[in-house]
Amino acid sequence: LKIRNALQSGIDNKQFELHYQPVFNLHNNELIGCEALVRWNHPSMGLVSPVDFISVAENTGQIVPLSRWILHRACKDFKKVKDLMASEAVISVNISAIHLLRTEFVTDISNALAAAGLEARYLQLEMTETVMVDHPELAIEKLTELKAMGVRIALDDFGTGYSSLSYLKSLPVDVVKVDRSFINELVNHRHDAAITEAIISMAHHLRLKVIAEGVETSAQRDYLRRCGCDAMQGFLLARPMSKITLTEFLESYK
Ligand code: G
Ligand code: G
Ligand code: MN
Ligand code: NA
Repeated sequence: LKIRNALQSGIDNKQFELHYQPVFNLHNNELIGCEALVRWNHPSMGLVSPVDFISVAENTGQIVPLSRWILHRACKDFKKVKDLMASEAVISVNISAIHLLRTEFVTDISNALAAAGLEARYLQLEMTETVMVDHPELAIEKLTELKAMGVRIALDDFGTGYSSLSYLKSLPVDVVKVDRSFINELVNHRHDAAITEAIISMAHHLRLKVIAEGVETSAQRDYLRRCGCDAMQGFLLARPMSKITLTEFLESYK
């Protein structure tokens, strides 16, 4: 109850901010987008990580207004920096299953795009496999509608859920993001390397792009390049950063 009230006052008093982590093309090093990651700047608790409040906000339903704010902010911020990135660059926003399954979800997306004056093709939505497993029909219906608008869909934390690889072919997705738990041990553990290579190969057969998450060493990056992985994000090249720092980063990156 305490955190619920705190969250409400956080939403009312604009205590949330977005940080952005750049995503790089592995073959030409171009910047092909960034992932928005929310932080809660609480007056007494300081910077609170989303792992400590997203699940609470999901349980109370507060994730819906929060997620609307995140979408608006992310689209507006991206509109200002997109010309500093590759022409195909996208802003990637994490979406909770609770919000996706709401009736208003697709309208919330078009409203955020319209308010920012951003074309749908610049927006990518990240969701985990869990929602596709728990509510496949409704999830597929919404994602198909979004794809028809031009929005791109990424499956986040890929490989950690209970979905089978073959069901990917029936999902309206464009991108899979290989979970960082596999990337972590890529160079030292043959099993993680085998899983990563299998995901890349299967995704490419289905004409999906693959982003590796949590790349921390150049050995991991070189390995992913050799496997034909398309893109990477991780502390090796850039951490999540404030909008101001991102602008500086983009200006000096080219
Ligand atoms: O960057 P990081 O430690 O902040 O993120 C931790 C977790 O919180 C990740 O699983 C990430 O997907 C999730 N997360 C970060 N930002 C958002 C957001 O804006 N919306 C949702 N639903 N989840 C987020
Ligand atoms: O679940 P999702 O993929 O949305 O989570 C993104 C999370 O991964 C964020 O918490 C972000 O800060 C974190 N992250 C991004 N790059 C790295 C990395 O190279 N190493 C580690 N340990 N975490 C990372
Ligand atoms: Mn993500
Ligand atoms: Na992930």
